[in-house]
Amino acid sequence: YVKVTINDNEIEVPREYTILKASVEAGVKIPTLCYLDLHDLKMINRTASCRVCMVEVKDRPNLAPACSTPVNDGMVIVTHSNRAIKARRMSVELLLSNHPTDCLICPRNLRCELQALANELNIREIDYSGKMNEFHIDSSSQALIKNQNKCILCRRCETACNEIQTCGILSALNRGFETIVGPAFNLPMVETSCTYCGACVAVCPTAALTEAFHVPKVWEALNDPEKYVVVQTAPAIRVALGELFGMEEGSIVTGKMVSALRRLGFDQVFDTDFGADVTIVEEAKELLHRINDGGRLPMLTSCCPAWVSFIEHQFPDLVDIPSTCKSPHIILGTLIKTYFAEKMNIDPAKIVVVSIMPCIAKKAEAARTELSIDHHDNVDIVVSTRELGAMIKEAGIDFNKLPDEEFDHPLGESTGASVIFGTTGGVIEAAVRTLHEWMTGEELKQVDFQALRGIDGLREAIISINGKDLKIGIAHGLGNARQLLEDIRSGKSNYHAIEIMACPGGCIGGGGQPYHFGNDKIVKERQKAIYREDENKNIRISHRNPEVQKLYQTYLGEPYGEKAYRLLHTSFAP
Ligand code: HC1
Ligand code: SF4
Repeated sequence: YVKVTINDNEIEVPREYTILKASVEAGVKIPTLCYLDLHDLKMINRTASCRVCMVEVKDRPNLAPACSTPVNDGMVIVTHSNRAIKARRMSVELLLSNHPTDCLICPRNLRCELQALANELNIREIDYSGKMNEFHIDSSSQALIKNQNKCILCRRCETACNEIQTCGILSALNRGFETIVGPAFNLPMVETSCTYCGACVAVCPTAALTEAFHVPKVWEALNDPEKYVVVQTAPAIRVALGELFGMEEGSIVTGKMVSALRRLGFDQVFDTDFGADVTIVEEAKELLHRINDGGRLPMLTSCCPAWVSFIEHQFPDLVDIPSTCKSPHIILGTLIKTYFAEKMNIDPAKIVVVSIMPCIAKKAEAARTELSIDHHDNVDIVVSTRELGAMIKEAGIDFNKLPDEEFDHPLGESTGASVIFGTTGGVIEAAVRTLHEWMTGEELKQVDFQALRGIDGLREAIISINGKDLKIGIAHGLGNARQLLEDIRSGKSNYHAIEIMACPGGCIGGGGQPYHFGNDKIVKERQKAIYREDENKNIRISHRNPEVQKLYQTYLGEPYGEKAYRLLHTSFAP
């Protein structure tokens, strides 16, 4: 420990602290902008590029950036001297002088960190005028928009893309006033190996990186009398949507979400969780088949599209490892346009399927032509949790006062096993529950597999079933996935099954969720809510879902059989 004095207040702090961390303990708020502490990911963006956190340190002639200056014993710091305040304001004014002022129509209006900082510092005029940069807006991808005009060069996206996700897409290009952050040669995003994981979008403080905005397409479908519009919601939405309406983190809003969707005018409100239960039936059968018939092991879960894109781009020699199963929302889309359309006698060409996803990569996944069946896209439009929140507000729906309603049948029926898909470890736990019953032929009494739970980025567990030890690996965050894949490639790994999710925390931490990065508590509260929702379910094992059983008996035939394989599986291209 060392003693430091902050604004006349002497405190003791660990010697590895920075001035910024020490000031938090002293109850002093030093404004920041580029700084981002992703504690659980052991990742700090400390580029000190914005110069907003400048403070006075006694006996030093220059101001020091609090975020990157370590404390030392006897240090005397003044955080809000006239000189520090002036320097801070100057840094922000300089940023604003080269930043568009179209806040009223900006996607981050009222949720922009630069806007909030300008307000906090009481900036009312900008003394610098001169040339402003004008860049082309990159809307080349289905998933995200890159607007360099709004970039403040904080480099958070670069840190997220390179250090957390190890994708290496974004870096600083050019110099001085011409500096930008972008892919090599400033290629359009669609021409890069971007996985659309959305980690960069989640950490961007402004609207330099945002999701592609597809709300107008949904309104158009809803207002078209010729269209039959079906919506489905991912497991992770129900534990995060409430945050957009002022509810506590970890609030479960399944019933209100269904009510809101009905009021928005969707013809059917279905649950991606039904698709997840079907996924488990297929994936568990596939794993059994691979174990019993000497197939390729380990089998990797394949429901996360950013992760699938990562393996295709970065480990093309391993594309035979993921399960061939399509992801749950694509499976549900397929079933809506086949099974449900036939049952209801509706022309699938008239059906529009909208997926509400916590994820940006799902937008690009839905556009993959190899997933379509009989020339129909399975899912037509994907909107994020944030976009759904915007629609509910635009429609004037008082979300907090909505009654709880139930999903429509039959494709709204789901089990606890499918709910836990939303958190890291959940997909593999759901698969283990089903495998356990199939391998033992007995009812599973204890469905909670604590060994598979947690928040560490890389985990492993051995689950014994009927005398057979299944070795399971779990990774979330693509940097952690890379480690597992390198072990498989080098032959070091002897797992039977591996779950990988691209986003830290799994889908609950997705790039389309209410902004949460820099606050580890939010993801943990969402995770607890997911497990509570699982406990609240009467049926907690996927293959016991009665509507899933009916689907196989009346339509698909055998799990992993010919028809199921044709409709519900795919292949991955190197
Ligand atoms: Fe996910 Fe999935 S769990 S991928 O994280 O397998 O997005 O929530 O919908 O499809 O079910 C996301 C979440 C989601 C799929 C399922
Ligand atoms: Fe990198 Fe993911 Fe952003 Fe693509 S979406 S640039 S892979 S962080």
